[in-house]
Amino acid sequence: MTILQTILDHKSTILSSLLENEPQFEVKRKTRPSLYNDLRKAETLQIISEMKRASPSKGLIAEGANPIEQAKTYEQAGAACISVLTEEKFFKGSFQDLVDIANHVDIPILNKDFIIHEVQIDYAKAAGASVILLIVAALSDEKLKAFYTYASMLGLDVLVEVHNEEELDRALAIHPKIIGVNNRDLKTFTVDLAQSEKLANKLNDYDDIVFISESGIWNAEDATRVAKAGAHGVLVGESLMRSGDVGEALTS
Ligand code: IGP
Repeated sequence: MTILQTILDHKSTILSSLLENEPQFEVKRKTRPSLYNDLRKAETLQIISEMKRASPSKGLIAEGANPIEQAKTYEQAGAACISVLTEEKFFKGSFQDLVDIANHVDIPILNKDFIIHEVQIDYAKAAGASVILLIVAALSDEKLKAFYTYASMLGLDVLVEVHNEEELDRALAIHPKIIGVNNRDLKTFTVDLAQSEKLANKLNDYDDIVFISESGIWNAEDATRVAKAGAHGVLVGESLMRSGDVGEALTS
């Protein structure tokens, strides 16, 4: 079984607890700028910086990181958006991280999780996210479309994540505003920036779609490489979590 399938199976076991309870989070209501509009307006490569304590491929990355400090540092360093992992078992994230961050930063916030049911979109919104992630590899065409429509109706932006051309075609069928190419294959953990370059040709045909290159960005050279391929933004986790100087890492 692939790791993606293992994570999805685990998710389905915890859905009932979300369905039985109402989301009750203390979030100061804030309207956030639209990630889509910000990225479309920007003339330079934008950075979505991720709060990531651990991952199934790397194990512990920064277990003791303080989410509020991490997010504030990202915001001050000029990040376009903060990505917050809320998956608990494999990534050691939580909705509490999302709530804490939402209460301390003003830029768009992406809830990074494995969405397989609408209730998770309700929780993401209630916990303060302004953007959600939909992973094409985890969803049928029908669910992808239904969840995209539901999230848009709630006023959320949606990052639709693909890894290969077949998934990209499935994504393009719903014409999403933001598409992320994950350079990491969630089934094998192989990371290759060439994946962004391969899919760029097709993506660059759509000037209203914002293109994010996700995972495996370690330095300015990597960022420049995917920017040259046409990416409007990069999604960066591990290298920023490990960096002693996020400001320096984000600006160099
Ligand atoms: C960040 P990295 O290699 O910079 O730590 O990757 C981000 O792209 C990655 O965490 C990610 C992810 C996901 C995590 C991309 N898509 C889906 C969980 C689920």
